[in-house]
Amino acid sequence: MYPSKIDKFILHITRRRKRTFVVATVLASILFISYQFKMYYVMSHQTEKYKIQPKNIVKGTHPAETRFYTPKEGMFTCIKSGESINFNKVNDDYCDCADSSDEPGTSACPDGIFYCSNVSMSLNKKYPKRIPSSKINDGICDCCDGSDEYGVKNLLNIPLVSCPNVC
Ligand SMILES: [Ca+2]
Ligand SMILES: [Ca+2]
Repeated sequence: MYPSKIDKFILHITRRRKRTFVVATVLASILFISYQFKMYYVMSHQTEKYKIQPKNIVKGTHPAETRFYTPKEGMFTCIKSGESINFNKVNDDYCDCADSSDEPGTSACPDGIFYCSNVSMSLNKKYPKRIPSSKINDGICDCCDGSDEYGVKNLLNIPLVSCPNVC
């Protein structure tokens, strides 16, 4: 039995749908990959700006307190509470000091304060903007230089949130 004209028409439509689906999938993949490359480029470009900062500046510290964040025989002394901890516990995303001073760049301590990196000092003449540490890596750009959003990455190690430097 030969297929009727209606059967041929239905077969034709089904093939067209498959082709459309394949084309749409390929286009979506290309768009997704392009977006990932664009984000990678943007973040690489921003990283270049951050390299201008001195290496010994620990993320999130107040400019007047950076001197406390120099390891002395591999140790760090909590600024107010005075405990002595290994320096590799600074910004390790675990709150060790009672005064939260070991986690200036993470949201590990509940009452922590994060200072945007020095790039944002151009807006504020005296000090960089300060935000509660709960706003670090929360997906919202709070610092004008985007320095509060640095840690949320996808499986390809590409940042999910890209905060442009608008200082
Ligand atoms: Ca810590
Ligand atoms: Ca944020």
